[in-house]
Amino acid sequence: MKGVVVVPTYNERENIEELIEKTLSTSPDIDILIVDDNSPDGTGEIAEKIAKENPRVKVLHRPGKMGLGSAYVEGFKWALKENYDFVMEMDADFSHNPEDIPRFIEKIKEYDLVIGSRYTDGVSVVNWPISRLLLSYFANIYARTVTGVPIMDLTGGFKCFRREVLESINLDTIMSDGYAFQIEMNYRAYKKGFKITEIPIIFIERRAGSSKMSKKIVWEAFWLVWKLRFGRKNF
Ligand SMILES: Nc1nc2c(ncn2[C@@H]2O[C@H](COP(=O)(O)OP(=O)(O)O)[C@@H](O)[C@H]2O)c(=O)[nH]1
Ligand SMILES: [Mg+2]
Repeated sequence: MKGVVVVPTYNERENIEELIEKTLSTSPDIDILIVDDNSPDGTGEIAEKIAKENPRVKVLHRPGKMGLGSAYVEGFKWALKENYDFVMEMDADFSHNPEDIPRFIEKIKEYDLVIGSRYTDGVSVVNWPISRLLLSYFANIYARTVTGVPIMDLTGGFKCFRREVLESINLDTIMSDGYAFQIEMNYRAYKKGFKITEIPIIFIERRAGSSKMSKKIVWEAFWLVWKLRFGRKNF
């Protein structure tokens, strides 16, 4: 099985080079796709330079900051076209440890969607202010209650899809962008009856660069769960 790790980037110049190197060294069975939104700090150019020297590195350049969800959707479509068997999501800021990748690859042989979970063994988040941790923790309880999807970490962004899951979801009708995007993908995969599992991960707050989280992203997720529950089921 051959896979690709899709990494959306916006201003990640301190992280990108080491991230690509560490990621590729974890398994010979994966490539990496950077989806850069014309980062003002030059992340896209750095990635492009590395890609020229290494055929396992691909880059999609978008004209401007258009959000995490749409970056993933473009990456997923590209990965399907290139015939990868599985597709991973991972952040560029080392909050997700590339060394966990082999555990995902092992599980994806048995499951359709493998989710890296911060909330299966209690709470495994390092260096978040308590306010952010509480927000995330209660947002997950809220999202789980409203949607009825029995996943402990619905908003996490370290995960692995079999290509069949992405093929079966109508990616053009995805409504959301931030944390809501993660909830929406999980919801759709669950409703289609795919086999889902969670594996414990330790999430470490970024050491370099800055977060793009915003109030808007939180509110989007707040409302999305009701749309999923009561909205038209055109997925
Ligand atoms: N391409 C793209 N990447 C983004 C965008 N917003 C965030 N990212 C990337 O998505 C990942 C997670 O974002 P981050 O700011 O760390 O969010 P946080 O971990 O929730 O604080 C990082 O790799 C960011 O560079 C965007 O609008 N476009
Ligand atoms: Mg982050």
